[in-house]
Amino acid sequence: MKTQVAIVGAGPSGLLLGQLLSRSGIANVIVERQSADYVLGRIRAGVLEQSTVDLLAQAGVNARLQAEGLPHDGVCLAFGGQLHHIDLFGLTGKRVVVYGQTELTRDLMEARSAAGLSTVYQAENVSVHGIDGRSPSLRYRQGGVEQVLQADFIAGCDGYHGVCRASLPAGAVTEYEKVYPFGWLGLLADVPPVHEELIYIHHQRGFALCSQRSRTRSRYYLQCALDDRVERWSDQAFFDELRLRLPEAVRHNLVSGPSLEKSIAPLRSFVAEPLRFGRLFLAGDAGHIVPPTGAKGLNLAASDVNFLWQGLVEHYQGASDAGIDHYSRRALARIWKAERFSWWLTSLMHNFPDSGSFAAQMQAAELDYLFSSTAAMTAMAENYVGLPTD
Ligand code: RFL
Ligand code: PHB
Repeated sequence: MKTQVAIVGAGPSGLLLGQLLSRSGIANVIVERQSADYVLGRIRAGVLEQSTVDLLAQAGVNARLQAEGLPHDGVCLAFGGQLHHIDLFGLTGKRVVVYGQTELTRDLMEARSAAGLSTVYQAENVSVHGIDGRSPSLRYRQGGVEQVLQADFIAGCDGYHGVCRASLPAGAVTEYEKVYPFGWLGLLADVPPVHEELIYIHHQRGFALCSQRSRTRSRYYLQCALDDRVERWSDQAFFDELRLRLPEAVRHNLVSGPSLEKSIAPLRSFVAEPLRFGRLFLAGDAGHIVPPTGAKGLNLAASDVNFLWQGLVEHYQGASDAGIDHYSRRALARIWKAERFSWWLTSLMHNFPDSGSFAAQMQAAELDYLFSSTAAMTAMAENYVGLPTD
């Protein structure tokens, strides 16, 4: 089999890249390790920047997002039991849209199958070959049969644990990493959200986040220990703990209900540099991870894909190779700023078990400053809604 761009991974990065390339007349095949249902079962992001929404419109997959996405003009932070509103739209002229990654992935999958484009699900033992030459290829097993897919380029959209970054020769990339000493326990339930805006809560018992998927579906998170296990948390115990961390102004609004999903995610900051080796490009979580506090992971995946798509279009139109040559540098300039913001908000809002009373006072002073300074709130708001894509 032969194609122009072989894409590894059918998460949001791979599906969006495939959709944009196809609409530009560039042939591509996506090879995914899991089944489509498995990919759709992963509950992850919920907040989209305007630039992500715009890119989805360019990709022609925004109909349901426009109808069902919830625009948010502000976001709340809670500290010392008080709720503080950050007026995102008033401070930046931009808003964010709440729309679940699951729904976005479903829209992209449906667009791909409606266009009759090729996605290989449940591909086993995917391996990457010849990326330092002119004709790279993927090998994999499907239904017990060995397959070879030749391509001009390979896009590694296969997430943090994928095969593409792991296949690079030793020393080809420098990796920067920070692992945080806690995780997030997430719960999804069909109960109305506790508040109209998202609330990021600093609390002595640990951070909590009140998010949502719709007016009838809530997504909540609790900071938990790294060695905690989902089985230790009944739904009742989760809601009891969340109630303790909520600011009083909204506590009475909390409605509990049976969970649709519960999972624990570790928190990590990670960047691989550069994002290109020969004819292989890394995009999305394959190249970088942010802790979810800043809601940036999916949005960064979208901006990587935008840069890569533009570069590949320029290449195939014979205009120039500048776009693919500069892909890594352009993408990383945006990635590092989102890494900084995600690290900052994570450091500000969580309880760090071993960092002592001085660090706790610094957090308190910084939060106090944030809520009293328009300049500080504007800096927070312009990062939250998303920095420019160029
Ligand atoms: P994904 O989604 O991990 O998809 C990678 C795909 O590659 C497949 N794969 C392979 N396929 C073939 N061969 C192999 N060897 C393979 N190895 C892996 C996998 O099966 C998978 O289908 O990466 P992608 O596409 O780059 O997308 C990234 C996003 O998923 C991620 O950044 C976000 O979910 C992060 N994130 C958030 N981002 C936001 O922008 N806003 C948010 O509000 C937000 N909230 C979150 C989040 C992530 C979270 N978790 C669980 C880490 C909240 C949480 C709790
Ligand atoms: C979510 O809704 O899952 C979500 C929202 C905001 C974040 C992280 C996760 O910062």
